[in-house]
Amino acid sequence: QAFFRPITNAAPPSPTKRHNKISVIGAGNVGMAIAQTILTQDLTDELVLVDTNTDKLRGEMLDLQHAAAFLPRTKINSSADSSVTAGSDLCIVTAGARQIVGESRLNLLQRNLSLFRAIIPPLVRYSPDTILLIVSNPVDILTYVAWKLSGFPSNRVIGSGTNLDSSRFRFLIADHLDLNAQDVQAYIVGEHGDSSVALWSSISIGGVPVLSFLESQHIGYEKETLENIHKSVIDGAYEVIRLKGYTSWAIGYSVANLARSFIRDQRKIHPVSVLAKGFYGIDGEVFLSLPALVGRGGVLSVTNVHLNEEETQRLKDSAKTIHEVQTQLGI
Ligand code: 6V0
Repeated sequence: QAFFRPITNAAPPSPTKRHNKISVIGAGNVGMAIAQTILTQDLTDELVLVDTNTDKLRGEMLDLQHAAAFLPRTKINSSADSSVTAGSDLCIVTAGARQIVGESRLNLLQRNLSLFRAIIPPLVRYSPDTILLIVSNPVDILTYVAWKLSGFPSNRVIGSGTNLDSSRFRFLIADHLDLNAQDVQAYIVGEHGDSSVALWSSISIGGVPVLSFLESQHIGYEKETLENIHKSVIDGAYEVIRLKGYTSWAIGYSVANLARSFIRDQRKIHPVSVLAKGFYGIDGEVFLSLPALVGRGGVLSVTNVHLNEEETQRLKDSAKTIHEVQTQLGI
């Protein structure tokens, strides 16, 4: 006797129903924070985890599966073999080598390059139509590496870039004014991390552009105050790492938010790392964050945000530095 009795005249599921699949490569602190946020937000039908540390990987998978009674139904799978990712709509890469004490940034990058040589080609082979979302650091250079190794059009290779930096920025402004960070529009662009560029003229709250409002009302503000807020954005990451050893929750939410925009075709504007050649006088093949419209097809376009002379110059300087490092990598 079967447990279920079939109903009569049942039609098969609609062939047009889409089944979403997201793969997370690297089940470390960042990968798992992303995975759990994706699950709680019901963003996918199938979630796959890939890591070379097979015990940890299986432990993480089981731990998530055991939460099934409290979560929307999602099939969770894992393997050290990338064939498990076949047919993914989105592949999020968080795998990265850890910096060894005294190791140079370039050496770490060389090790991550070897890692990407092992990771990216199979992902592409198993999911030729996927979007690659790179999170591993240095994210802008590794997004370029992933683009080169994948042979994908650039709209389908994106770095999480300054999406997180911008969220920290919005939090600090919102916290200062005691309001909801979702009502604060503000962008940090350029290179993720130390040399990022804060777009002060982009800050608007409830439709009011903040700096022009202050100026029109003759309310004084110090450039130093603005610089201190930007400095807090940059120092924020270091402080979290000093205090808890790594960052995870904010990057988890920020990447899950991006995943929603791709998978659910939200056509939302996110500051993410895109091929910046041709924008703001950048002539090299480098990836830098610019406010981009993203949806099911990946990056759909880049907004024509106004940068003043100093901001443009800083963006160009970052592009030059990144380009030099890429030349040394020989890819
Ligand atoms: P972690 O906890 O060391 O996790 C890395 C994971 O990658 C480990 O579980 C490894 O076993 C795994 N791994 C190594 N090689 C492979 C491979 N070939 N295939 C699959 N998995 C592999 O590091 P954590 O999760 O803390 O950070 C991951 C990366 O994210 C680092 O490069 C960070 O610098 C970067 N971050 C990027 C941020 C951003 O805003 N872009 C923010 C935070 C961290």
